Amino acid sequence: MAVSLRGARSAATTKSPAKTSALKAALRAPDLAFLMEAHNGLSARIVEEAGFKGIWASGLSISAALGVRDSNEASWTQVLEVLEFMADATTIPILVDGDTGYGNFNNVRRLVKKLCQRGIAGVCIEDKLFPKTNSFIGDGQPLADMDEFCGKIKAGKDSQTDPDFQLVARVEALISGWGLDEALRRAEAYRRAGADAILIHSKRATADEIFAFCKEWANRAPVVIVPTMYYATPTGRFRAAGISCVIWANHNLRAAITAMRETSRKIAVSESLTDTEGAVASVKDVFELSGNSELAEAERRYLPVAGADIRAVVLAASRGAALGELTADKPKCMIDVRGQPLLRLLVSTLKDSGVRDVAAVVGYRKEAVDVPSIDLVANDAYATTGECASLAAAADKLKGACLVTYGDILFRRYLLDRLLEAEGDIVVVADALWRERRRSGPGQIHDHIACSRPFSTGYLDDDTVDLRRIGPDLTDDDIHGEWVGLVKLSAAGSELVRKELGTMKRDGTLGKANMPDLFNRLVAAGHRVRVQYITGHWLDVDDAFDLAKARNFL
Ligand code: SPV
Ligand code: MG
Repeated sequence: MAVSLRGARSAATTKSPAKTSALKAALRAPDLAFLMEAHNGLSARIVEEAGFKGIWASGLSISAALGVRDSNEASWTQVLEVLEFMADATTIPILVDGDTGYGNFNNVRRLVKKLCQRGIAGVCIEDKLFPKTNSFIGDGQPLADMDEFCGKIKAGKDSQTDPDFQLVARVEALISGWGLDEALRRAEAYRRAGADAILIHSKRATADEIFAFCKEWANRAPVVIVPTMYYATPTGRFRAAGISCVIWANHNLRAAITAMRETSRKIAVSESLTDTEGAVASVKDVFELSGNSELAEAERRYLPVAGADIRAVVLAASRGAALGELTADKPKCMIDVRGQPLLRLLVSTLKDSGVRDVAAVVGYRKEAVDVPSIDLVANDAYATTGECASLAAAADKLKGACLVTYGDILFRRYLLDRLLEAEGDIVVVADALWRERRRSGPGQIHDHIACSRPFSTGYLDDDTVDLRRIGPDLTDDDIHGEWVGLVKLSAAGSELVRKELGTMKRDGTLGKANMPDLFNRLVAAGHRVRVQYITGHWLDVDDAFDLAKARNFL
């Protein structure tokens, strides 16, 4: 069954005991099992994707893919690194070609321990000498001393930290021309030493000597074969001979060599990609094989995006009459501040903090409001109504966590980031330096606030301050700060505000009410409105003087 690799990275966290027992079961099952060669994480994934139940981590292929010879030129730890990528990329067991065990019994002990740690299901070691030579090179390669090799098998089995880890002993007697009897003698010795299976290797073009071995061996332990040279033998004959496992030993590497050669040559000759594009895997395919969709999902789960789950409603319906001719044909929010409308600057600050869903309530000269990627909601009664009527026009945006901000303010982004982290259902931002800001003039209205305690640099982060009253009519003795025109509502806070706006509509106070009226009503009704003090780093634009300040602010 083909396995979808879309979520392979998470699936690949499958515990290695499941892999060792899967390999053990495959070797012992009456059915013929198949292991397909892979030489890195990508090819291992492709083997799993094709539906194979196990992987052969070929020494020849891993060496060749690293650009070295199959003569232990890659160190065993370099091979181990490749194996780790392969195991991480897949959920099926890997039987690794452990060559001669990279030394004596002691090296085998360490190898087996490390393979168990890295989630490799089994190792195959061969009875030749270190450094090994590939079985298909030359004739009469020297064999290891049989008893010494039995010691390696025992040492390996004694070192496995997973009880189902498989050790396959590879008999090279037929390869080296020692004949069937020697092959059987060695296989039996290795079985007695504790090998879980015997790999009987041959380099003949027919499988006759393999079948002769199987007949005499009579399945004393599972038999594994590598039919690279006797490839023409029908697989049914392997089944009939009672063989446990066939290893297709190097065909992904060889397929890759053919494909890469053809592609490189074609591109080199044509100096173009047009003939190649349709013949190679798409980039999208590469992303899928690498498990990118799982990463995207994990990013959504784990990456903090402050503000990603909060929206904003910007109140921007008023003209800003104190700005005179500047707002003759556009509302205050569209006034130019160094080449950009005020509202666009405000929206960029919101978006920079991750607040993507922004709606602006427009009214005066609404057709002149032109800011990309925001929703517009109209308060057509802007001339005769106040801020609460504008907010009520956007009532269906007041769902979940929500920021409400005046459309004529600018503030440093850190103030917003701090507000986004603040706790509380309704949190208003207030400037403790209200005295420095006080100025009279047309359009200058200061929403002063009285709080449960004054601003102090000595507060601990979690000390809370509550709003008592807000409005332009507080006496100096009562004032602790000035609301900047920015409030954060939790989902519950949005719900409260929506309900209060509904009540105001019913009792006839909605039309004329401004945001401070809303807050005072909420406080009077016993709801907590929290205050987050700041000290400057913001401004509002009511008249030409403010506009000059805004230009310097940028
Ligand atoms: C390998 O794949 O590296 C093997 C099998 O050991 S063979 O090349 O046939 O010896
Ligand atoms: Mg090998």
